[in-house]
Amino acid sequence: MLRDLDGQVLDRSGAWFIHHGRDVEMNWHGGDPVGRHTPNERFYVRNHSDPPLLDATSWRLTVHGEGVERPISLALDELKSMDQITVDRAVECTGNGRRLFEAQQGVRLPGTQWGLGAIGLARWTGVRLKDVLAVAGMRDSAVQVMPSGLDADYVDDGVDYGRVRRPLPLDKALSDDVLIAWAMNDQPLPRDHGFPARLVVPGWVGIASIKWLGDIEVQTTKVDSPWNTRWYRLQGEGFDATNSDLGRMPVKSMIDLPPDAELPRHRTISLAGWAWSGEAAIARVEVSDDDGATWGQARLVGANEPSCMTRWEFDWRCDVPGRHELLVRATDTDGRTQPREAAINQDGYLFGAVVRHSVTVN
Ligand SMILES: Nc1nc2c(c(=O)[nH]1)N[C@H]1C(S)=C(S)[C@@H](COP(=O)(O)O)O[C@H]1N2
Ligand SMILES: [Mo]
Repeated sequence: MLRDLDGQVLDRSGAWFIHHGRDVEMNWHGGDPVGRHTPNERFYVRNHSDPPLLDATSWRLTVHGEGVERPISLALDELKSMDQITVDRAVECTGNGRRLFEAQQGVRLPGTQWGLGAIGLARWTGVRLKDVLAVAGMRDSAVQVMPSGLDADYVDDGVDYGRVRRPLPLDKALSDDVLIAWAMNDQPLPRDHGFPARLVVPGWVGIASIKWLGDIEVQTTKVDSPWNTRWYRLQGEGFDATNSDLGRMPVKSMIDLPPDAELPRHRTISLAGWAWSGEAAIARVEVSDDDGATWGQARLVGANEPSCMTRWEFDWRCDVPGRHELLVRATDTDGRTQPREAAINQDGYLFGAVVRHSVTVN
């Protein structure tokens, strides 16, 4: 039976999700339009194993390792008594858009065939990771932190890879942006999203945002985990030790139209969608209906913050009936622009290319 101190279990049936085995993708067009905040009931879920049922009263977070002066163990109440912050930030799976490698570039890559719905933006409440690390006292010799989850050891093909964990370099770990969150859109974290507390590492690959956080080891040497070596690394032709590490997410965009939408001719249509970028805001969004020969400038509307989604709008009129392809291209405030093609890598990470959207004009 579910008690108040357990994470809420949300219903994942219905048209709000596209199901991929144990993972669920937000269906952008499965119901009411999604606003800037993704409701918890619609937020994508990516779990390596069954979500654990943790009890908030006995839960503790330990911070330990050679890189700290004193190991600490904090209860949820103790964490909540520290300086709280509430921020809007997106979390996005590294493989978001993987399906598009096949749809647009003809190469099917293994893994969950996500469309573009493995992203969500929530209002997270928690404490800064750096404030928690400061309580333990960081030594000068610290080089990285290794947060791990309290979910079961991840077993794949008979091999036990241990707890889900991934090294986080010190400069990111100590940035103002990284938090240990216990609330998502003003609700306690649902069970699927890491109850009672998770890391939120904005702008970075989703795997960095360790859920059901239980333990943070502060390390004085670079230690790897399978989640930055075997997976969540760019591998294959063209990648070597110098360019295969994954951290920051690229700039991306989507158009808010159902697949194969039908649109009227001889009428101005207000197209809209979202653009987002890891650790940057959006500088501009452009739309093309001639395969990228010419681009029209979209308007950016409302909030535009780094590692968040920004709304864009574009008036489009078409007088030629038949099938058309709309291309949307975003550029972030660091000057990164979506390329025509994404770099093929063996696990299909970081699909950041311009997305082609077919519409029929009647
Ligand atoms: N402990 C733990 N943390 C985890 C995972 C997991 O399986 N176990 N999945 C990661 C991955 S791959 C992603 S994309 C995000 C998904 O977060 P969400 O399910 O809240 O959307 O959590 C990350 N943190
Ligand atoms: Mo992910």
